[in-house]
Amino acid sequence: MTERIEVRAKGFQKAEAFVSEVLVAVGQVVDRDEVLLRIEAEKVSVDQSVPTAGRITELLVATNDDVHEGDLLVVLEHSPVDLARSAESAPAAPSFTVTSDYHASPWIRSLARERDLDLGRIRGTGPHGRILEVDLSPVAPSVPESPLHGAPVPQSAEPMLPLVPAPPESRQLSAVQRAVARAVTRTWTEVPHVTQFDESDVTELEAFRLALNRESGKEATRISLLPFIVKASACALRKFPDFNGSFVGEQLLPNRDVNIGFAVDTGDGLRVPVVQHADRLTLPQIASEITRLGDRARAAKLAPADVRGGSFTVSNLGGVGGTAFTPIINGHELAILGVSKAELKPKWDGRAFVPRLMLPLSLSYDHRVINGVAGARFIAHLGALLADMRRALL
Ligand code: CAO
Repeated sequence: MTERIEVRAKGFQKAEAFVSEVLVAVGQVVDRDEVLLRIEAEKVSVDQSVPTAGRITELLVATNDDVHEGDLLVVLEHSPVDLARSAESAPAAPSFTVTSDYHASPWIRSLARERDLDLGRIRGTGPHGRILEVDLSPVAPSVPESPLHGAPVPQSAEPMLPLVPAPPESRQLSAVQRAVARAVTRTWTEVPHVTQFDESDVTELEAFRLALNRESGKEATRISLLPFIVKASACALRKFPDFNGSFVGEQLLPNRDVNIGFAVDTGDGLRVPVVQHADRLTLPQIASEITRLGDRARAAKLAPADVRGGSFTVSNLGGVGGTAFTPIINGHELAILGVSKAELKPKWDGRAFVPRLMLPLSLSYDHRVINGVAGARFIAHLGALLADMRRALL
């Protein structure tokens, strides 16, 4: 008596996603909760595991295939008899055969066309000899040609020559970096961005921040500038609800909640965890969330719930430097705020030049939905909030 078990993609909702790693092969016996493959979505990696032990009978995806929530990934059969028998016979690793009738996803075929490679000459190392991206690398072993007819011949023990000499600096991007590359390429090519620049006088805010940190002592979470920026962004979104939504398939979908994402440089690519309901949280709560989510992002432990439902993103490069930049909108959001390093500048107060701490702001917005006047008003309001947070009470 065998039972058919289907494993479907889950955990990334509507985000664009692709298979970054396949860890099993057809015929392999897997344990309950064993990870079968890894999916990389715009903001999160999701391991797909199996609810019960079984033998894999179908593997419907390969590395780099695009997937959507709910897609069928793997089929297993659960049979106690088979499982017991398979203990000795299950293949330990994916096996492959060399054949001129190759298996490759459309993405691999297009990569091969771009690189002018003959897939018939490449030995696939994926399940059932499927050709993977790694097999296209210049140093991947190829199927040697017959000296007479140019047709593929069976493998020999002879060392195989690379297809083209490998440039010494070439390197494969990590799965996170590839997910980011896909996401920013899509947004950059599909969304007409306009970036509006401004600066806010945060002299009083910085004095308040330092006083708060002195008062709360060493035990409390230190409040940096970022929680103020997150809070001010949330207040601005409440005042300008047209910025709080997504534009998908020519449809504007307003968000009910105000959730602010913030960019974290993990050392292995960019992650954007989301502070949920930032408009309702106090500053210390936002600071704690930023610390907790930043730590999880750097430890590659973000859960789907940590990156869900973003309304707007803040990318703060103030710790690094620069005077301004043009941030790329995140996912299907409508706007993103880039923040550069606050600097003391001489400002005329009507009688003399006085030193003021000025924070550079760069707001990129989706010009299909937001016009220039609205963009300028939004950034002016945000700047006014940061200059005097009492305005958040209005
Ligand atoms: N101008 C001047 N000073 C700034 C500042 C700015 N724009 N932003 C932060 N600072 C200050 C903070 O107030 C803090 O000062 P104190 O030491 O006096 O408290 C100090 O710089 C260090 O801040 P931080 O970077 O530790 O903390 P944060 O809350 O600003 O940021 C986090 C937290 C997780 C976002 C950060 O650690 C991080 O990963 N930053 C990188 C963001 C990134 O990658 N952006 C690029 C995305 S686009 O590719």
